[in-house]
Amino acid sequence: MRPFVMRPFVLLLLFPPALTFASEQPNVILVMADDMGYGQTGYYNHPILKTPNLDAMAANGIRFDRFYAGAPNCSPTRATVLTGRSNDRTGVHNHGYAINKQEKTIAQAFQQAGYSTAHFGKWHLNGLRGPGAPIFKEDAHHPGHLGFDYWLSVTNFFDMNPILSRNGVWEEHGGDSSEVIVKEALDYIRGENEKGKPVFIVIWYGTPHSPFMAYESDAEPFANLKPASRDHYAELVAMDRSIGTLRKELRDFGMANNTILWFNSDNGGLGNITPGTVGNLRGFKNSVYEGGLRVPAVVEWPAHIKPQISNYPACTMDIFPTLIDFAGLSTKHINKVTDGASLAKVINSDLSARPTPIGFRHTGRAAWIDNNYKLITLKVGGGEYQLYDLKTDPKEQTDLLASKPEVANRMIKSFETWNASVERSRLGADYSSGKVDPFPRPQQTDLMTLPEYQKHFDEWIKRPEFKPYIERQLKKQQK
Ligand SMILES: [Ca+2]
Repeated sequence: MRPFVMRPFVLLLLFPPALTFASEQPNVILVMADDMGYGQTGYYNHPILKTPNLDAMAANGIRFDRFYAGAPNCSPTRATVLTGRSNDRTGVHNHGYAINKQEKTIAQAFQQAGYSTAHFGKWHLNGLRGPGAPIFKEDAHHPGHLGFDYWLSVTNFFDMNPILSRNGVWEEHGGDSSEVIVKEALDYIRGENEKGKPVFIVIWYGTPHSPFMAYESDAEPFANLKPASRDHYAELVAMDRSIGTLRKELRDFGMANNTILWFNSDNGGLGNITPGTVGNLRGFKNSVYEGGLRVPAVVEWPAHIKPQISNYPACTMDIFPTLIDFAGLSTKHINKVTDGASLAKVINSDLSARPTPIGFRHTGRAAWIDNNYKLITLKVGGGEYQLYDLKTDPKEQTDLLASKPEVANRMIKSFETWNASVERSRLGADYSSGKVDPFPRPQQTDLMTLPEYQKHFDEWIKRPEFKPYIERQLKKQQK
């Protein structure tokens, strides 16, 4: 009798390798738009906006059609990206709140794994509100304190010809803000690549957030719109072009194949823009209805992700755990209590149901998404809920709370358990000291009230992005 010899492929079938993607450390680039709504892509057939570069990226990667920003506005979602946790756990309860430095961040995780890490663009996690201004080197919450080796960043939204802070040194740049930071990111990536270092890069655009300022040539296709809408759409044209530059140069560097390029927006679209921004969903930015939370998202990684469209419910809290799997990082680098789950098994498989719901809590309102069902409360703790079936009713028009009591009760119960856990985190239970370190100034401080920024008013009042804010501040001071 011939001895049975296992052939290598049989062995592989019996003992599939553990979920490892990375034989060679992949590069990671997270790219996030600011206020781009669910409907604002070419691939969702927006009536006037064309996004050929994002469309090409979507056609070459996994397009998530049910992807959620972790919160319906800026800073909170940024905190969910960095931590894999719902914003209320991290100290970032609203825009202009500072992240607790006791959080473990995704940038630190990559830093500790030997990556070069860098942040470009809007930061908005240092407790300041108001227009984006360059960040001070002395700011105890600048990106360098949260895991970034290198940064070229502003406090908040920024626009044409921005003043940016390069590791604390201020400099003025020329051109569209998206193109400026992508060019800078590419210079950094090229340099680190030449040193043989893998990179973890965060590019957070200031587009298409107000103020709306764009090249005339980009505004031409929208000439018959009102000025705000015209320039809002024109900004998106430049942002899309910058995505094209990024993808092309990664190919030119020979890096594209093993680079994970992850694009999404930070919250839903704006209500005062025509034609509409949210693809006919209910609500806009700041709402916990779909229009406030659901955003475009694409992940491209040619070496491991084949082109596909997914309806799996995913969110920004999933980014950190997913990248731990993709890059083979140690799980000791992520906070113990997290809200995200790895999407590694969703990629290249037909996994369609998410085992654990996605929770959102923001300024006293909440949403709880369990696959097709969505529970909403507009007052956490008030005991009043709404229930929608997103599959049959994506516009959230028919409240099923009374007609589906079993579903409602099950979801209310699991939401309340989650909410109690968020509340414990909020008070610091997840930190070794058991409490939250106090932030040195009031949260959401308007940077226009800070003497160190007021010193620049004489110069900055000439600049369109600061002018209205400075004038308002000066008026207040006269009173
Ligand atoms: Ca935003």
